[in-house]
Amino acid sequence: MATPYGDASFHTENNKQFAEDVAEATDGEVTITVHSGGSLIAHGEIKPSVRRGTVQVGEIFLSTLSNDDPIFEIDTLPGVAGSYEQALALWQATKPMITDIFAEEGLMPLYAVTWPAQGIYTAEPLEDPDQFEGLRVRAPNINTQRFVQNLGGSPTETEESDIPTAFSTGRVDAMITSSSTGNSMTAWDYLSHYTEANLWLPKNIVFVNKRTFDQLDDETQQAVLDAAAEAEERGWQMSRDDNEASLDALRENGITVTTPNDEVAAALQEAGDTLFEDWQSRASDDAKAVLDEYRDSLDEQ
Ligand code: PCA
Repeated sequence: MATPYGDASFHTENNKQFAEDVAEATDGEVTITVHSGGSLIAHGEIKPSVRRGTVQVGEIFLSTLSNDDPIFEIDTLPGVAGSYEQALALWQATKPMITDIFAEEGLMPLYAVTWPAQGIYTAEPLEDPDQFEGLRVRAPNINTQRFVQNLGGSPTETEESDIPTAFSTGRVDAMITSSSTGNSMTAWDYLSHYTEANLWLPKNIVFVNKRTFDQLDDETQQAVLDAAAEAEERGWQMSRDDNEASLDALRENGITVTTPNDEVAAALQEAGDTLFEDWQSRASDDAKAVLDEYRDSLDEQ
């Protein structure tokens, strides 16, 4: 199993537990070795490699697939899902369509786990939206880059594992990511403020080469699926817990954690609205129908 995320990430910890559970449930018939931090395969190559069967299982940041279909961007749009409950409902609503698209490529999702909500790390207090003008902001996917552009900033896509180098070589001034990534990448070494903007809750997805999976006997397949269901449930709880622990760690290490003031909040809202309109102009009718279905499911709650 190849993942871009390092050993300090709760996702990696969860994946390792999944691997242990599978080995135990199958009496060692299926063993999965987790290669973390992009050590085996670079992030962008993980999905193609699982398709080819070079590696059987992979984990990626789901929204990096935005060029395949705008459905993959839905969890990086502001105002769609702003809590763990809503993020989970969004995953449940989008899962069938995502599963179909993966199936066309000979892939099968095993589980998806959200990161904590995304916020903004800066080297100065973020008090005025004008501060975004020309600010070089590290972003983990295309949608976040568009969002930074809408704010007047200058985005660069940087892998999580490259964050420390991006700062130490002076390539970026700020970053958008979660409490968890700020903690595991020791944000306090190069930044001093974290604005909890609660932008969106984006997910990682873990998936398997379908041919490999189909070769397992029924009982073994079921054992893998059961362990995957457990990993999904455990992972969402780990995300909540890691968010709390990471916010504490940020504060203990001298990062000032605040929420956006009214001016900054208004600018984020405007940039988010533009991003959403842009998404709507590109999304297929199917993707939009999924969004409507998700919104209806919230009304029923
Ligand atoms: N951490 C990953 C993805 C989102 C997050 O919180 C990153 O910043 O690359």
